[in-house]
Amino acid sequence: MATAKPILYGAWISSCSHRVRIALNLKGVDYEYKAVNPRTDPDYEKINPIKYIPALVDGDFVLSDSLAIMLYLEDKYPQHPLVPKDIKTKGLDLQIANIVCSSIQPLQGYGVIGLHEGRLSPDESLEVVQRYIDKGFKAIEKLLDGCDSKYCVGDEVHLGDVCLAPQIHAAINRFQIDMIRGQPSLIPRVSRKWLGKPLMYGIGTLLVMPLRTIHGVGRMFGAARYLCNMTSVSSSLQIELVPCLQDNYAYILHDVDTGTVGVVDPSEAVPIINALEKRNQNLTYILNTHHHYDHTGGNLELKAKYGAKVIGSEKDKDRIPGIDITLSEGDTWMFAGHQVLVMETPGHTSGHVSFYFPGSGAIFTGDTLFSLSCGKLFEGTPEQMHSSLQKIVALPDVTKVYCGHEYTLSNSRFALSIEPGNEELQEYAASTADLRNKNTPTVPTTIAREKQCNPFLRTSSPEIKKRLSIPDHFDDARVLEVIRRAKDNF
Ligand SMILES: N[C@@H](CCC(=O)N[C@@H](CS)C(=O)NCC(=O)O)C(=O)O
Repeated sequence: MATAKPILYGAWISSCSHRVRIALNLKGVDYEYKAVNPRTDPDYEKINPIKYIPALVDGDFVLSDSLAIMLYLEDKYPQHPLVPKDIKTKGLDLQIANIVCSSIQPLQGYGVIGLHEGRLSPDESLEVVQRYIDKGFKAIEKLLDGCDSKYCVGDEVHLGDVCLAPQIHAAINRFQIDMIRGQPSLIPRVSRKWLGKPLMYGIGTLLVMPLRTIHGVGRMFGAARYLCNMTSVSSSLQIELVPCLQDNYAYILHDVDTGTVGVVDPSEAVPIINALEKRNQNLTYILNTHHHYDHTGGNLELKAKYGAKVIGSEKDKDRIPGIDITLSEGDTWMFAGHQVLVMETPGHTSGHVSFYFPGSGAIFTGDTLFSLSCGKLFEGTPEQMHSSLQKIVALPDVTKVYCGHEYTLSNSRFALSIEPGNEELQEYAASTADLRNKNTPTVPTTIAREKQCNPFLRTSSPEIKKRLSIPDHFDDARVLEVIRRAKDNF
C-alpha cells in the first residue's frame, strides 16, 4: 500500500517553514505543501495549538516547531545527515541553529513587532529588528571565527546552515539589511563566508532547493538569477506614478543598474509613452494585476510599440490582452534582478494577483487593497477578499502599498462615517484632504497605516460593529461583507 506523503503547512514568507523545506529537500523527501495563514485560518489551530507555522503531518503523527521537525526528519531519513557525529562539532552546529531559532527569528516575528505597534513608528520597529539580527549574526560570526570549512561546521550542509540560509534571506529581503555594503555593524563575517564568491554556490544550492520543489524546475532559473543578484541589496528600483484615465494609477518601474523598464497596470498607452519618451526609455515588461480594461487598456498598443512582454495571472490567461508570461500563487519572477513574488489576491476578480517586491518593500495591489478600502466584490466572495487582504497585511508594516486608483479622499469619508472615533483615521483623513487639495497623490500608503485606518482591515473594531449593527457572532468575512455593502450604498 502506498504511504501518504507528509504534509508541510507553511507560508512563503516564513523563515521557519523555509528551514524545513530545505531539510526535506536535502533528504530527498517527497512531500505535499499547504500554504496557510496561521493567524487567520480557523482550522489551523487544530493542527498546531500555538498557531505558528510550520507543522508537519506525517500519517497520523502531527509535529510542529521547525527544530523538532528537522530532528524528526533526521531520525526518520538518515540520508544526508544534518547533525554532525562528533559531539563538539554537533554542539557548535546546534548552537548556531539555535541562535537563529531562538535568539533571532522570534524577535523579528509578529509577536514582538506587534507589541511595538502604536508605540514605535514602522522605521523604529525596523531598527529594533535589525538590532536583534545584527546581534545574532555577530555572535555566529564570532563562533565561526577561524573555522575554514565550506559551510558553518564542515564541508557538508548541517542544521546550522539550514537555519542560517533562510535567516540571511529574510534579513536581506524583509528587513533591508545590506549584507555586503551595509553599516559596519551589519557586515558580519557570515556575509563574507556565505556570500563571498567561492561560496556563492553553497548558499545558492540551499536557496534554490526549496524553490525547486515548490515551483518546479521551470522556476529554478528565476531563483538562480535572483541569487546572482542577491548582493545588490539596497534597492535600485525607481517607481514612478503615472495618473491615467480619471483616477487610475499606472506605475513605471525602472531598474537604474540595468536600465530595464516595466509598467504596472497601464490602463492607457499615451501617458506611459509620454513618460517614457521624456526619459528616453524603452519598455520591456507590462505587469497586470487583473484583466479589467482600466488596468490593461494600454497593453496592446505598448506591446506593439516596444515589443514588451505582458505578465499576468495564469487564471487570466484568456482575458488579459497580449499576455505572454503567466504566473500563479507563490511564483517568483525576476524584474532585472529584483525578486517579484506573485500573490493571488482574489475577491475583486477571480484572477486578481498582487506583485510584491520584497527587496524594495513595495507591493502593487491593483483593486484588491486601496488606501482606506478594498475593491468591489465583482467575482469573489467576502471570504476570498478577507483572506486576500489578510495575506497582504501579513507583510512587514513598512511595506509601501501602490494601489490601482486614487480613491483615498472619498474612502476616508466613508471610513470616518463608520469609525469616527479612530484618531489615526481622523489625522490621515485630514492629511488626505490636504494632499488632494494640492492635487498630490496619496499613494503609496503603508501596511501599518492601512491596519490602523482601513475599515476593511478593522473587522474587529467595536465602533464599526456598533455603527453598522453587526451581531457579535459574525466572523471577519461576514463583517467585511456588511462593511462592503454599506460602502456600496454610501
Ligand atoms: N519555534 C517555532 C517558531 C515558529 C514561528 O514563529 N513561526 C512564525 C513564522 S516564521 C509564525 O507562525 N508566525 C505567525 C504569528 O506570529 O502569528 C518554529 O521554529 O517552528
